[in-house]
Amino acid sequence: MKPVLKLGLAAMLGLAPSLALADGYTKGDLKVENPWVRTTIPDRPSAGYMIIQNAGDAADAIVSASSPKVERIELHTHIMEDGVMKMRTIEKIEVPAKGSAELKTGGLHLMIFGAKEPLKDGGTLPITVVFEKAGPLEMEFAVKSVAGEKKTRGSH
Ligand SMILES: [Cu+2]
Repeated sequence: MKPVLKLGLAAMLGLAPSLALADGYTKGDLKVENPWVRTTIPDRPSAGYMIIQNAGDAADAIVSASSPKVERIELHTHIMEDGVMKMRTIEKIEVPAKGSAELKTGGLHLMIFGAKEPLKDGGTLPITVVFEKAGPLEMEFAVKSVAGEKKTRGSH
């Protein structure tokens, strides 16, 4: 009985980290979960989202982002002005110490201009996100429709 149990445990332990890494990245004290970009209609900008956890004692921040497959990426937030939702370019996206930052639809996001190829559901887009302290982090963002992403979330 014992060897079987051992094997089962080893398999479980071996499996857990690889599953966690499938949709996440770490750099220093930062952990990025669920990086994704939305599908777009042709010639319209896309947007990128993710959750960043900071286990460290110092705050960090996204200061820029770029991709070889798009013209440029800006850091954006949404604000309410005279009852209308508007987007604003911001200098950085703060990730508080022992805290997290969430880039999501209707909130903070990476604004992606001039994709050289259409961003199709099921594809990926490489984006290098540069953090003020942790430095650059190269990631593959999953391309999903907003509806598809909501469905994934709902199943958790
Ligand atoms: Cu925007």
